[in-house]
Amino acid sequence: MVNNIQERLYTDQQLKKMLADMLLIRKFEEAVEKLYQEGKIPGTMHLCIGQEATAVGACAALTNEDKITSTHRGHGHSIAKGTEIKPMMAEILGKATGYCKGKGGSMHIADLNVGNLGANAIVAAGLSIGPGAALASKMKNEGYVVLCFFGDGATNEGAFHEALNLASVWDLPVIFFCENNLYGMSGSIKEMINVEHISERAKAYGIPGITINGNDVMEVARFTQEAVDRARNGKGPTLIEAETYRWRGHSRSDARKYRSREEEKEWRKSRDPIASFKEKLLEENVLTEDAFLELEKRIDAEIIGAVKFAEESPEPSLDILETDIYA
Ligand SMILES: Cc1ncc(C[n+]2csc(CCOP(=O)(O)OP(=O)(O)O)c2C)c(N)n1
Ligand SMILES: [Mg+2]
Repeated sequence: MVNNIQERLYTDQQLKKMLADMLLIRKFEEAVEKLYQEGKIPGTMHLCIGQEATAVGACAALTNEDKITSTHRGHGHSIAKGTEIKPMMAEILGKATGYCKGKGGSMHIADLNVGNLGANAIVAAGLSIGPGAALASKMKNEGYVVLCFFGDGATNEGAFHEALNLASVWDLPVIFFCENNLYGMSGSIKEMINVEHISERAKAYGIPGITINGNDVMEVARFTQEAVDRARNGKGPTLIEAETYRWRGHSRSDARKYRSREEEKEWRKSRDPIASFKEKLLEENVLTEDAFLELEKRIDAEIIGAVKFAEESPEPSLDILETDIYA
């Protein structure tokens, strides 16, 4: 049983770390949302609040040397892979201390030190970059695997199909991790995809495909671990479809006409990935209410520190305008 905590692969400390990482993602994004409303964020941003378990569960199965590619909705992936929140927040605020020296913003956060190959504004772009990095790992015998995050919408792009085919033919050490949050930018997948499960598409490329509960962090970690083991043992790629839900709109302005308020309420109430995991840890005596309050306090302080760092950091100077660019 995937949900039975007693049969788990992880220690108490690792489980508490998963809860802490999910909480850090949510509180980080709540802070980003507030800063955006205060007019302090140039450009746009996409929030993954409600989807924390996919990022954290998937990254729990990876080592520091393993790599990820991310999406336009990438804050959670970065934090789960170990990217520091101070330079992340600074980048989102367009400050010189950010990961791209303030020139990239929310959708260009990368941190090669922890194997984070970066967020990307182009839907499905990580699906080309990831197998490339996996090919390098295989050719140089470096042993790392690559996990590509992408959305349900990205699976209708040509890049998705090309990536699955080539990765299958070449047995690349890659995990295709689809965060199916039921919607693209402005429409339901029911209008865009004619199979019941996106994971069925794996069959066309001769690789395993599986649909899992993306709001159960342990289920995500368990199934991702299987796919990682497979990839690392030279057996090739897996397609994982993790069902989840984004609580917020697509980006800064979205009237959410494509879904009902009742549906949103239901997901928040009965399928909150953080509340349900917290309950599980309390039931299994891995966590106490006091320890949870302590954890919240620590994370709140960390977020305040990151916002202060970003707000007090300088703007990029004009003389770096033409550095770190290709053309
Ligand atoms: C190639 C490309 N086409 C269209 C867009 C505009 N766009 C940005 S996000 C998005 C929706 C992507 O949906 P999905 O892959 O399900 O990710 P989600 O936003 O649900 O996380 C679209 C169409 C883009 N950025 N890049
Ligand atoms: Mg989607």
